[in-house]
Amino acid sequence: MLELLTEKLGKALGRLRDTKKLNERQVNDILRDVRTALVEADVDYEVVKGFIKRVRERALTEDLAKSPSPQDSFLLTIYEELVSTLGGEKQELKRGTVLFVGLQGTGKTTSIGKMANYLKEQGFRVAVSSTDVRRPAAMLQLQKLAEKIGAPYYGFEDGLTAVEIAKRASERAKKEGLDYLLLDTAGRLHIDEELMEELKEIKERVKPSEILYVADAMQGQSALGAAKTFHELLGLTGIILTKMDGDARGGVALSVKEALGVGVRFIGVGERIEDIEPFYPDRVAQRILGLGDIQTLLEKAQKVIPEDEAQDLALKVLKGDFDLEDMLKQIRFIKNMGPLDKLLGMLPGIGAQLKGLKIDEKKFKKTEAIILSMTKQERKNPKIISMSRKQRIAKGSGTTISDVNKVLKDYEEMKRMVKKLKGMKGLPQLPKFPFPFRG
Ligand SMILES: Nc1nc2c(ncn2[C@@H]2O[C@H](COP(=O)(O)OP(=O)(O)O)[C@@H](O)[C@H]2O)c(=O)[nH]1
Ligand SMILES: [Mg+2]
Repeated sequence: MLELLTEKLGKALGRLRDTKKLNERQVNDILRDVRTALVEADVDYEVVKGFIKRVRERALTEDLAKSPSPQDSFLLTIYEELVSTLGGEKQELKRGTVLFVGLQGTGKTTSIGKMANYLKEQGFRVAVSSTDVRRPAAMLQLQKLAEKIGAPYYGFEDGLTAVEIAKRASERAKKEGLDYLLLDTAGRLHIDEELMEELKEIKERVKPSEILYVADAMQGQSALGAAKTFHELLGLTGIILTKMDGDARGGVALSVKEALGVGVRFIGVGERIEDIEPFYPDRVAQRILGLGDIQTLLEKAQKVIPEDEAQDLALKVLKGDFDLEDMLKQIRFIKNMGPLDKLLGMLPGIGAQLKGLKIDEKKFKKTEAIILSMTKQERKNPKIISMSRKQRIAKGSGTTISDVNKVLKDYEEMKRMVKKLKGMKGLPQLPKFPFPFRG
């Protein structure tokens, strides 16, 4: 699925990798290709417009300002905006009666079978039932599917209305303590009032935990037109996009959230019972943009502060034998991350710890160079750094004596802070970043 988009975006963003520097003109050029890729993949025009606008604004104000790697920042911006366009966070299916609605032939009944199977595999207790009273064949279809996967099918005597069936089935599910009752509804080729009234009444009577609209991805954007009407009348909680395995261009997956305000929850990728996948916006975005690239960037961020090593360093600080060698290590941890604030923003745990800490990457580089120009002895015992040594270090690192002094001052300041920390009773937590770096 979404192969076309993946391929086209890959081409557009490939140029990003070939450029050494990123300027406004290049941002615009690349975004023009991104726009074309999205439109060709059948993403709604308004959605494309909004997406490009947001990425462009962020790229020009945030990414270009990131001197070490504006390309990485730009790619991450595209990734983040893509994730949010695809629906943001993945939501779990709320337990209770799940109502499946939509037009005829979109894959409702098939999806219920798939979902029942999927939920069963997850260890949930699931039953299915059908309110499609006008089409006995449709009820039989679901009954057969249920038999195949070994899930109970709740059937009732002939002559009950759809609303009565819905009510009885959901009561029975409650009584039997099921996690989910998946309830099939009648579809129409077109929206009609009678059907809508029936669905509204079912909703009122059974108070479903979810109302999922089943949309056929092969229909492209037009699949969302009817969804809007259903949403207005029923208040949908999610979308199942079926037939994503076909030659659908898949762009509709990117349009759902913006068009309806609810996200895609599952996608159907074939006719077999196991052909259903939960929809994870972040994973899909990674797939579209080239999993490896994004993973590397994210991992880079996560690797920066290996928990153990950070603890080691913190302990060392507390014991008082934190020297310039350790300081260098810490700088490298931080520096390795590349576009810092952006990556940190994605890692709440780390981000919070660094809040208020002004990150100046140029200064990191300078500090690193200065420490590297010191001898081992000097790093272990900065006290011995005399004026003549400072001169040598400044020369070796291409900096000034005042720069060297600043590094030593940072170090001293950190030590003072450590002393203060030590004075505190029962340290609640070991600081992971025990020293302040300021620009
Ligand atoms: N290729 C493909 N076909 C699907 C998918 N989901 C459903 N179908 C097919 O679409 C047709 C209609 O499905 P059905 O569940 O009866 O639709 P309903 O009228 O909405 O209940 C059937 O032939 C299904 O096999 C899917 O994800 N991929
Ligand atoms: Mg059906």
